[in-house]
Amino acid sequence: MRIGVISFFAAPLALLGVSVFSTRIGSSHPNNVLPSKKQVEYQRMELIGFFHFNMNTFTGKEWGYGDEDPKLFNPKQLDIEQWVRVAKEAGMKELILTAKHHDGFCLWPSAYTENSIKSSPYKNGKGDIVREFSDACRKFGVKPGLYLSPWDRNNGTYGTPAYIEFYKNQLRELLTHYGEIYEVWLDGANGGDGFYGGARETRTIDRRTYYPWKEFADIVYRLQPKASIFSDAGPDVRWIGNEKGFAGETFWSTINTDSLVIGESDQRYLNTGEPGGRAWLVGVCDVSIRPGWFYHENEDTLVKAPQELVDLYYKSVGRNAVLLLNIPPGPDGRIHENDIRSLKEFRSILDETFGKNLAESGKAAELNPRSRPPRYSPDYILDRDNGTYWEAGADQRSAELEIALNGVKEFDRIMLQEPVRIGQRISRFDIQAFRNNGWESIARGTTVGYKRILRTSSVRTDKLRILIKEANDSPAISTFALFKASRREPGM
Ligand code: FUL
Repeated sequence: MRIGVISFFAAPLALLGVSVFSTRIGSSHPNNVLPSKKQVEYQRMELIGFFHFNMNTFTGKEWGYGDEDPKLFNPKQLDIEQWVRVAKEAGMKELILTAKHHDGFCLWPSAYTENSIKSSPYKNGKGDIVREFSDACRKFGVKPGLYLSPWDRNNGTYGTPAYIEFYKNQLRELLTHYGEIYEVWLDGANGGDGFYGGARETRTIDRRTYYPWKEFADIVYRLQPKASIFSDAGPDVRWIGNEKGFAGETFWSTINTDSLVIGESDQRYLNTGEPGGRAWLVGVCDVSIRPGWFYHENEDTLVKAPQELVDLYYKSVGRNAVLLLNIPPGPDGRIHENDIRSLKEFRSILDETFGKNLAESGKAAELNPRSRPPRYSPDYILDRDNGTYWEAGADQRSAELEIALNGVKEFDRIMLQEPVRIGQRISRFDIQAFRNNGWESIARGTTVGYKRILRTSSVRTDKLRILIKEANDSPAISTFALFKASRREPGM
């Protein structure tokens, strides 16, 4: 469940009073908002992992009240390298650990509270799970990220300015002592009832003013320049508006952040963004492999099937977003075998489906380039290099490409990519195949972005057309690829 966090990184141009919900689909005005290099790299990871592991793992709760006895925290066979190995084998490039969840218990020996691992029996109070985690990530070449809940139901100062200082100090601890950290995950749930140092009361905060988000971001960027910040409003990566793991079929990385007041904001808007948005925020689809975010034994049989995970992959990565999949380790400190089995099969299905690009070694040509010759050759869309791309003439807002495959091919997955470093431009397209002596539409879509994957029924042809019907600047494509899905995939 998520409650609000207000927009804290309103893009400067939004201040000019541009209506948040004014859409410009089909507009011929270029949107010059571009991603940073960090955002492009983030998006390229495609699949990242979440480990919800903390006090709740031992109490069976999803949200601890904040009065839990630190002595309850005692993983007996903690094996973080197992977590990282399993995640890496599934293809995850970055992993995020819940260093502190809403109950306030800290997985590192914070100097600012007793509600931490130092008051637990784990390694006789000498343990540090943030250290073990960041070391294991480095050992396996995966990027570590940390979740530090802005809400703390344990801390007596929550709701006052003193808590803000406390939170900043905790951020500094986490971002100073554990080497390079690549993401700070700012959860939107904040304010409500809790223990609060024994007060046991409800503390509501003004979501528009209580947290100085910009100051938190300054701390993050100063101490960890490579880190991306996740929140409902970025400033690097954004919540997708649901916890089910899917982006909108139309998904713009561009969005206006001045309207984002989570809990009060439009989750559908987060789920789609808009073409005229003044900020670029990579979409992140967070979802758990189990019904809960934390491990519960009675959910061992409810682990998502590999086919469900594959479906989520198409609805996140295949819709221009990143998939953030949570795998919660159990109280013994290990990932359960059911989760491992499902992840392995998920990976193996994706590898089989996307192992062979059937469009490779074809030839591409632009039909009737209208203004002047295309700036980059259409053949670049078929090479293996995602850095090269075709771009239509400067004043074109539509274009048609024809692809001659290297012989007749049978496929049912179509992948398109835009070179997003020059912006997200395409807003409507149609893919046609030459069959039975004529051109037939086989797939249609709106946005493309970093990656768009379309599932179709099986098609046999040796010729295709990509009709880009609308774009907000001259259309460009870096990759066009065709695949035949593994038989183990779910139906469409
Ligand atoms: C939510 C939290 O309240 C859940 O407990 C979980 O951490 C999820 C990822 O974010 O807002």
